[in-house]
Amino acid sequence: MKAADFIALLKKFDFDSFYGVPDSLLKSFCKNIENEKNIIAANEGNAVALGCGYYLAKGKIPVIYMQNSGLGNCINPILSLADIYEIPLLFIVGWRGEPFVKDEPQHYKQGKLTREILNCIGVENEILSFDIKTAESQIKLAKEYVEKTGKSYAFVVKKGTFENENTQFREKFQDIKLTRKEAIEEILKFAPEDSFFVSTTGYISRELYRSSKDSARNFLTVGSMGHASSIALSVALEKKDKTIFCLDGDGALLMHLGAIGTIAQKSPNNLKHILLNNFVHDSVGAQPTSSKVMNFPKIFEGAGYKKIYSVDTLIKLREVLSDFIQNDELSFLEIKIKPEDGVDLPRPVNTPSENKIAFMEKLNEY
Ligand SMILES: Cc1ncc(C[n+]2csc(CCOP(=O)(O)OP(=O)(O)O)c2C)c(N)n1
Repeated sequence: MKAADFIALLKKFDFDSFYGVPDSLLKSFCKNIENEKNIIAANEGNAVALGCGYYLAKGKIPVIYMQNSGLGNCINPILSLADIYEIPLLFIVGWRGEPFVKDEPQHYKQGKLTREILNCIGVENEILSFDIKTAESQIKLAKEYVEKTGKSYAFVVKKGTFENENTQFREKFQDIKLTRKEAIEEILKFAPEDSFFVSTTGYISRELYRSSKDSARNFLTVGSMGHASSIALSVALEKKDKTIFCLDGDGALLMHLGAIGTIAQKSPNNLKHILLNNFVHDSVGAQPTSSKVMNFPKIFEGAGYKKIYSVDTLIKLREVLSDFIQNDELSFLEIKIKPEDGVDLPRPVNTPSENKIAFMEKLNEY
């Protein structure tokens, strides 16, 4: 069905406020709520809390949208906020890793358990129909259920439920020329021989995988969005003779921003934290993050990072890379890059477990 028709139906039943984190299966849905009352949250737990605040203020039921991998981030606010205060929420959950549908390894377990998790936390759920007429009766039933019980309800959304649309979020960023590929290739050129990389979820890991000559030096954090920097911190603390790079994205960084306080507190001088800031969630359709209003150099400086750099061209990147890498203090480098479709980027052929083994062997080689 067309996402616009589904959203019109939601509004017909008075579901007209949206809070969430974008998902690739919900690309068209996200595009069509762009001009509705919609807040893109830093993480899915925040989205639940935002929805609860809306309910407190208006007495109306919010729509909370997310990829199923975000369920883990919101179980606590579902159980200890929405549930105990009896605040009903309507969830729209993208079903990555649906059983018997080909997907990436990080989605299989989550996909298999999605409906079980929802059942387990007491959220009634139903697979959203591809057919608009059936979807209308489903929304009607969901509305009756949430109003009668005060409990939440979830629609689980299969791949292909919403027709593909050209989402065109990227066209707003014409002024930045530097690409993800150029930035990562340049970092790799400057990185010392004993470097190791921990990269974040999505296109950044896929680009590192494509550009790097030695994949055993890269830990590709294919799932677990927002946690690459914490992994890198522990590796850096335990392997002080190696240079550890974290390649972060703005969506991922913001999802668990508190991690930078922990990093600064420990301040390993061999950790090089790089933010590839494209101002959007590029990997799932380029929906905006709150990056535009954030001053990352000031935030990292305030958190306690010792050396701070920010660049937005290849020339400036080349100018700062040696200093950024060679200085002997905890360092942060923001690289502003242009959003760019990465559908043609290769996906790792090795399994996550094989990646882990190769990385550990290399890290402990000498
Ligand atoms: C907990 C969780 N929520 C949502 C997603 C879906 N997701 C995968 S990549 C991504 C966007 C990441 O954005 P950013 O870190 O800015 O990197 P970019 O894609 O722009 O390179 C999202 C939302 C996820 N994998 N995990």
